[in-house]
Amino acid sequence: MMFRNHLRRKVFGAALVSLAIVGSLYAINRSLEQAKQVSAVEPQALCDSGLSSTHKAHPLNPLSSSESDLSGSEPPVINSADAPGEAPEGMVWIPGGEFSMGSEDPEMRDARPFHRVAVDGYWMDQTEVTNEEFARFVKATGYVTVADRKPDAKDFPGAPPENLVPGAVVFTPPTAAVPLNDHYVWWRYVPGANWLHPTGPNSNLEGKGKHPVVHIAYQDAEAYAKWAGKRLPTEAEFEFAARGGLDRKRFVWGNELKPENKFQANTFQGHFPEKNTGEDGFIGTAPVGTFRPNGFGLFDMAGNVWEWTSDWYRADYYRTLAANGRVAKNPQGPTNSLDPAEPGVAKRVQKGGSFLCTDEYCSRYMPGGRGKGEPDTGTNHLGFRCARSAK
Ligand SMILES: [Ca+2]
Repeated sequence: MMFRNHLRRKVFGAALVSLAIVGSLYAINRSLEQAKQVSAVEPQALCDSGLSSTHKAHPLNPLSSSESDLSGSEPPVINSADAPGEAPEGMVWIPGGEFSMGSEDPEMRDARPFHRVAVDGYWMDQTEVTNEEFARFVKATGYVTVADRKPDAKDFPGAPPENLVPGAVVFTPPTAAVPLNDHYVWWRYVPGANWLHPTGPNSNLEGKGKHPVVHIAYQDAEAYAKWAGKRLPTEAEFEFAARGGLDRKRFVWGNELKPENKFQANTFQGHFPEKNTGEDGFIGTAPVGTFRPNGFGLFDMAGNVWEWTSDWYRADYYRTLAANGRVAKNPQGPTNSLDPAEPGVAKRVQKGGSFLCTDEYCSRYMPGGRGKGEPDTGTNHLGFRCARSAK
């Protein structure tokens, strides 16, 4: 694959310098104070990890022209047909229907506008895939994840051999407040980091059996899904499921950040990136199912870890669908990927945000939010869950 190992090539072959470090960096957001610091920057930069200048300058940038918001105005239609049989273990029947997908948030221009999408019913994992579940897969198949594999020298021309060691990208917060224009201050390539050792060789999964598995590359997620007789959800399936039958609400649980003064998801409180107060109870991942389920009975559809979907990422995809003026039926994503911030690097869509999304100042853990990442790159805030088609 042409773009394979783009990120890792940069990581191994040079100093730790790549704006491509992970699409899931879109999870990284800003506190209010930080928002003030960058108030001169256009709004979406708050969620764009400092990539907005490239983004804006690129001639293929579909977002640089003026846009009208073709908001869907109809409430969602939730199909009433019963589930086609008994639920597979750990899965919930999502009845399908028609809904307004996307966002009107000015900070998430790739998620605009709202457009009507219909999905057929499907099964969805009630939770993110856990370490225990992934361990069963590895035990049964002997599967070796991308992060466990020794990088092949031919994929990383010019890299010193001593750099070609298995490992993964880990959130490593600085000890003091830092400018937010350089991700390498808080993302590090850590030799020996992988799903069994989430923050490096000295870490392990003790007590974390029910936590979501992390450091999962797209092909790792696909391999698991195939073994389990499942598949990854499309972006539309993920968002339909995440909204839980609600109509264009801000969060997967409604419009209020903390109803009854209770946290509804595992996100980041404090001052990003150096001070995570863990006010919601968790500095890193939380056991799946800790927070209340959404309207379809699904857990962690916002926060905890980002999740892979099967769609390729294009910043203009929603606009293309909206311009068709028809309901998009079971959209499978565009046929190729284009991220104007990094043209030439193919990415898949990630959804749901993570424990590194700040409460209020980024929208990307909200149901319309979109993340993106290179298929070969996992991090310690990226996992997945599976779907299964109705027979
Ligand atoms: Ca948290």
